[in-house]
Amino acid sequence: MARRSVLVCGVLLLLGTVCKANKDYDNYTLIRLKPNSEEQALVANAINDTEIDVLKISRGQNDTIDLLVPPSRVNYTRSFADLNNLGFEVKQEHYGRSLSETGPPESPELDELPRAVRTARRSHRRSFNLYGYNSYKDILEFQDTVARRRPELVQVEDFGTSYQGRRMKLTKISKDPSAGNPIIFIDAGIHAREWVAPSMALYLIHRLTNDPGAVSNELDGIDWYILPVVNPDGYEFSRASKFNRMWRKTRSENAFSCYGVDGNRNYGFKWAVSGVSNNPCNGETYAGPKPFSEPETRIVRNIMMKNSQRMKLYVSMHSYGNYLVYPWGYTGDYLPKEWKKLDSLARSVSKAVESAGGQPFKVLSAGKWYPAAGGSDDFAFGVVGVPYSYTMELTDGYEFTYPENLLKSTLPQFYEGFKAFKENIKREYNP
Ligand code: 0X9
Ligand code: ZN
Repeated sequence: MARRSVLVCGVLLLLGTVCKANKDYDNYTLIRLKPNSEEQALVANAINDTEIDVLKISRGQNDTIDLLVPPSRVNYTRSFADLNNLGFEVKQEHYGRSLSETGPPESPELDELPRAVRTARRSHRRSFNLYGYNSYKDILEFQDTVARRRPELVQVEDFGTSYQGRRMKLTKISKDPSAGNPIIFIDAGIHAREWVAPSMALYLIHRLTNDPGAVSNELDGIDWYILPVVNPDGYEFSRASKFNRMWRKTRSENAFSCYGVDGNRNYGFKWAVSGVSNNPCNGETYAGPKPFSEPETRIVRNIMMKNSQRMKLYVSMHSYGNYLVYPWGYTGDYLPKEWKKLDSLARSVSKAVESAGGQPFKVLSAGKWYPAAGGSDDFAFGVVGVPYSYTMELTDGYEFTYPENLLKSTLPQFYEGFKAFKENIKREYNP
């Protein structure tokens, strides 16, 4: 299979397309370009070089665009900044050296190994860490354990498997499932490398099922549905080696023997009209061969469709940059007519996080940040009819490698934001 990939990539190279292999970022430099006006931000965001990885696009004046640049393109990037009067800052040289493996990766074949080897391997595995980055196997185990410990509050519903066959389970937390309460649906980890998002999802499950006051407060009149890892194949791939640490997409293999679709460009609403790559072998934002080509996005769609009547809030957790954005994401030209409500709820959530000592969110429509179609937020809002729908970009300052040791102080701050979400949704839909 690998050989076939190399062959096809070779042919594509001849055709002038690049087939990206996994990268060792050891010699890459993290460069920040700083626009001084809205026009400059547009120019900066348009940097288009197949060798350069864009980690974050600029939202406008004074918001940086973050780039991972190989040695051969550093001078080009500097000239690009000079030519366009952009601020230029070398944030970190030898970026890849700071990327570490979290190993040993989950082994799907573990169960097929002889018992002695299996036990040895298992004993080497770190156990679940609430303030850490966990293997997918441990995450599934955590979901099952919580359900076993709190059967009166928690149900786990199996929604099927990922492309590579990992089970995908929804944790449903409710004091009274028969009451037909409004549902808050939260997912995380559609982008493989954004590890802080699944950790926040698990932290939410933990707090909602462990806090002494949660039953009378957070679970009062609202049901919480949480899918901690939308893209488990990509997540495990990004954990397996430092070469894969920056992987974003799913792991499906396409007709050109290249891998992965950007799950957040794969939803079936205004699919591929903006902000996507159409190249199955290059581009972090490949929208896929058709809407919902990925089993993982179909699973999220099924969760939404099955519960559409009661679902009143959807939050998709990503990282990074501390943004809380709402539809539309496919365009920055229009806002939905309900935008003021979306905006004002986001601002109260941001205030709650700030009051808990966290950084406030930048609140705006996703499309005004940068237009990108096929996102789950637009699908929830535009097709399913979920009245409040958001993408939340957690944390800032460490790109995708938010240090584990900071999670203990950060996750509780974001939790306060979710409490504010709940209060408002309850007040509006179940007073
Ligand atoms: O581009 C994305 O998918 C999200 N940002 S990320 O850096 N985590 O990749 C933002 C998505 C916002 N929503 C839509 N554009 N629909
Ligand atoms: Zn993301």
